[in-house]
Formats: sequence, C-alpha cells, structure tokens
Amino acid sequence: MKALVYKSTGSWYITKSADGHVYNARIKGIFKIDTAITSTNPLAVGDEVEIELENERESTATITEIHERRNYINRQSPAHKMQHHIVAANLDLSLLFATLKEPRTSQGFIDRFLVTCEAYHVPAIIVFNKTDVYKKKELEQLAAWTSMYEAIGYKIIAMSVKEGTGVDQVRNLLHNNTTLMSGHSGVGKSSFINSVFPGLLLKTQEVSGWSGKGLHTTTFAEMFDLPTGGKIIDTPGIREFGLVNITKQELSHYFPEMRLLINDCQFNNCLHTNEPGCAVKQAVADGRISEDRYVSYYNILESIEEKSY
Ligand SMILES: Nc1nc2c(ncn2[C@@H]2O[C@H](COP(=O)(O)OP(=O)(O)OP(=O)(O)O)[C@@H](O)[C@H]2O)c(=O)[nH]1
Ligand SMILES: [Mg+2]
Ligand SMILES: [Zn+2]
Repeated sequence: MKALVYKSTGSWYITKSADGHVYNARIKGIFKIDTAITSTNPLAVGDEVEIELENERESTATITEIHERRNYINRQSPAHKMQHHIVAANLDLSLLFATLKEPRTSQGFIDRFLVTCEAYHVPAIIVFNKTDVYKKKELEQLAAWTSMYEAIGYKIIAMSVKEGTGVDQVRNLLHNNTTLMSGHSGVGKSSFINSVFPGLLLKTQEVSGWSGKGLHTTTFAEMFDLPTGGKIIDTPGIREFGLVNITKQELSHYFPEMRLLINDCQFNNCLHTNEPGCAVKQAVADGRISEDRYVSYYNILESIEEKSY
C-alpha cells in the first residue's frame, strides 16, 4: 500500500496512506535507498513509500520500499561533514523564512540555500518576516535585497505575522502545493502556520522568549495537510546551511544571473575568479551582476573542498 512520510522520529516514521489512515511505520531489513550517496537519514518527510500492515489494531506498519524522489533538499549533516541530511523530498515550492532582526539572517545563508534549491530544481521564494520590528536600517536593507533578488528572478515577500501584513500573499502560494519552510530558529515559521491555520496548533517560542540564543522550538520536520488543499512542511531552525555534492565547476550554474553568461567566458572551465576573458567578472565590473552576489559566489566557491579521487 502506498503511503507518504509525514514525520520521522528516529527509527519510527509517521506515514499516511491515500485513504487518510495514519500508521507508525519502521523500515524492516535492508532495502536499497539512494545507493550513490550517503545520507544520515534513509527516509525523509515527503517520501513516498510502500507499507505493509504489521498490526491493524495498533496501526503499525512496515516500510518495504521507497519510490524514486522527484526532487529533494539536502544539506551537510552538522555532526558529520562528510554526510548529508535529506531535509524533505518531493517538493513543489521552498519558502526561505528570513528576518533582518531578531535574529538576523545573512546574505551568505540565503544564497547557499538558493544554490541548493537551484541544484535540485525546487522553486524558491524568500519571505522576510517580522517587518514590524524593522527600523530605518533594516527597511533599507530589505529594499536593497528585494531589488537585488527580484532582478535575478526570485520572488520576495515582506511579512509580519504579528501584524498580519503579507500573510495572505504567502498563504496563497501554498494552495495544492507541497511547500517546505526553512530558515534560522526563531524566524517565525511555526507562528506563520498557526496564524493561517489555527487548527494545526504548532508549538512556538514564548512571545517573550526570543533571547537571540537560537532556542529551537520545532524539533522534527513535520508535514501537515492544509484544510485548503496542499501540504506544508515545518522544519526545525538551522544555524548553517552546508552545501553537499556541488562542485566548484557547477557552482555558477546555480546562480541564475551567471548561468546566462558562462558560455561567453573565454575558457569553458572558467571559475570566474582570475581567468582572462571572463564574462561574469566583466558583468560585475559593469554592474550587471550584483557585487554582493559575486562575493557570495566567491565565498561558496572557496568553501567547496574538492574530493580528490
Ligand atoms: N515581532 C514579531 N515577532 C514574531 C513574528 N512572527 C513570529 N514572531 C515571534 O518569534 C518567535 C519565534 O517564532 P517561532 O514561530 O517559534 O519560530 P520558528 O521559526 O518556528 O523557530 P524554530 O521552531 O526554532 O525553528 C516567537 O516568539 C514569535 O511570537 C512577527 O512577525 N513579528
Ligand atoms: Mg518552529
Ligand atoms: Zn568566467
């Protein structure tokens, strides 16, 4: 019987079959999953699996097979740098929740996240929450980032869950999609879900609880069925977003504004750093590519350790 993984808590998975029954399921035996890559979790939220009933009365089941993933988002495992963690699978949309204050999300973090979404073909939208606490400095930053990202094709939404501004705009994106929400801890992911779908009642930080220390309130990724159709995946906040399986040579393909120019570079293996006749560096000099985005590119490039086979 086909089922979807809604939550994973270690060795047990909460799965739901097409008829809406919830089963506590576990993997029995060894089955081949993603043989080419090593991940810390064999199954992720959003995975489509085959299950066999174990105990009808207790609603337990055995997972016997995983269906091929349409796409997924992964990141470096914080504990094991050589391993990766699959955040979620089979996504239509990825919402990056960012805040310019309480806590501050950096451009480096945003760009790493966008690179992963590009690499795995998941459309990404950035939502800046907590605009109610932004002062002049943050509002200027928001305006600058909005024009920078919109110029290269990303949609930006400014929102305040607290004041209810922009909330409908984000809610409208969820219709009939499976949407992943990610971002640092404390940016308001769970608060957003609660404000638009109060029936789901997720745990959030105390209103007075934001201390800047990055307290995690959501501890496991979990998918929810939306009353309006579609699914949303709430995830625990992440501190860093480490890229996996992306080579230096590929990196510029995941910067949409560079992807357009790489065929114009003199050398076809150009990394856009010191090579002569580089169309990307020329575009940075001309102001056609944002310098800040180029700095992000350069920093990510430097952070990629090539495997030496
Ligand atoms: N000022 C202000 N505070 C907000 C807003 N949205 C959420 N908060 C507060 O921010 C804090 C963190 O919100 P959460 O929803 O728990 O954040 P989260 O992203 O789910 O955090 P993790 O589960 O740890 O990843 C709570 O105290 C919320 O009340 C907003 O728009 N403005
Ligand atoms: Mg949360
Ligand atoms: Zn180049």
